[in-house]
Amino acid sequence: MTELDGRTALGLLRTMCRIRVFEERVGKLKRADEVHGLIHLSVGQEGVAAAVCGQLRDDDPIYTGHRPHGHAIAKGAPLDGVLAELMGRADGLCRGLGGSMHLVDVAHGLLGATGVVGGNIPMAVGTALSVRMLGGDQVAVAFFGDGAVQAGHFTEAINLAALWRLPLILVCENNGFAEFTPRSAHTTVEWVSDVVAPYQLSSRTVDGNDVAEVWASFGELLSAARQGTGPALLECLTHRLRGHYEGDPDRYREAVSTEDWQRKDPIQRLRRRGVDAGWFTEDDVAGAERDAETAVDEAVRSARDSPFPPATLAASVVYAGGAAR
Ligand SMILES: Cc1ncc(C[n+]2csc(CCOP(=O)(O)OP(=O)(O)O)c2C)c(N)n1
Ligand SMILES: [Mg+2]
Repeated sequence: MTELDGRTALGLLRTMCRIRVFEERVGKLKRADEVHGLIHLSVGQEGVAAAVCGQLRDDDPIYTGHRPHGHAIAKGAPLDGVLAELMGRADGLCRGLGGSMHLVDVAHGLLGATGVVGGNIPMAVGTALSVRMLGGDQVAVAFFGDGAVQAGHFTEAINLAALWRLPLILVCENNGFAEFTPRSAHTTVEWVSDVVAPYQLSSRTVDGNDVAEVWASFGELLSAARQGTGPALLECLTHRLRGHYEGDPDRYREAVSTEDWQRKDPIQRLRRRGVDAGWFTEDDVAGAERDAETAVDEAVRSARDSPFPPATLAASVVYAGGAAR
């Protein structure tokens, strides 16, 4: 078991606070029309991003989807570059041309986000295949939601990953909803780990809001995958504490009471556990929150100072094949 120690637990808490403060600020900036495009926040799901990315190296490639900010931040992408991208500024990770669902930061192994649900999984399979062909020991990770599992390309991808025993870990954030549809309305299979069972992947279903449990389970799957045992799936049961997208009236589910919110919130759970276990103090928690606010303030300042890219930049990165006659 890869158990948490105090230092690691505080590091995870700090990452989760950074993501939370960042996401809440993005919500405000979206309402103020400073952030553009459709925005899906990961508030409530921070434990998965922190525990998974916290164990990866910069050269371990990851792919994420339409709810990508937490994964990017946990993997080490600079806050100012992520925020500037969401604000369409020239200093964004993709020079302001991609926006929220197209974050890329190759230096930190973030090979891409995508708005195509599950479309990142075949790409992660291809990347894992390239690791194998080049003889490296990197492990590729794909983050996706429970809705992606019903897409045909999910099955095609895991079939090949299993057949070729590729160094790939599929991390499913099962929050029980695909857009506004509960899981029970789009499949008869309760657990994603059951979907992959016939392919003989190593798979686990864990409480995704218990960062210690995600840390331990992912750590075991990662060290096995690094040694060449083949692909694995980690299903993390979690809750998104905001609507599907910013602006979602959120009328399709029961309102979550404040008490439930507190009980399910992965940051508050780690906070209680860490203080009780003597891993850190309330002062450390306050410091983590303060540092996150300062870092996000700085990112907002820097993104606002960044210019919008010139319109001509868009034409310079569009590739067109064939000639019309
Ligand atoms: C291929 C494809 N089909 C449908 C959509 C529309 N869509 C956007 S998000 C979403 C739900 C995804 O649910 P899930 O994978 O569980 O992720 P979550 O939003 O819960 O994080 C859908 C169906 C899409 N973007 N791409
Ligand atoms: Mg979902």
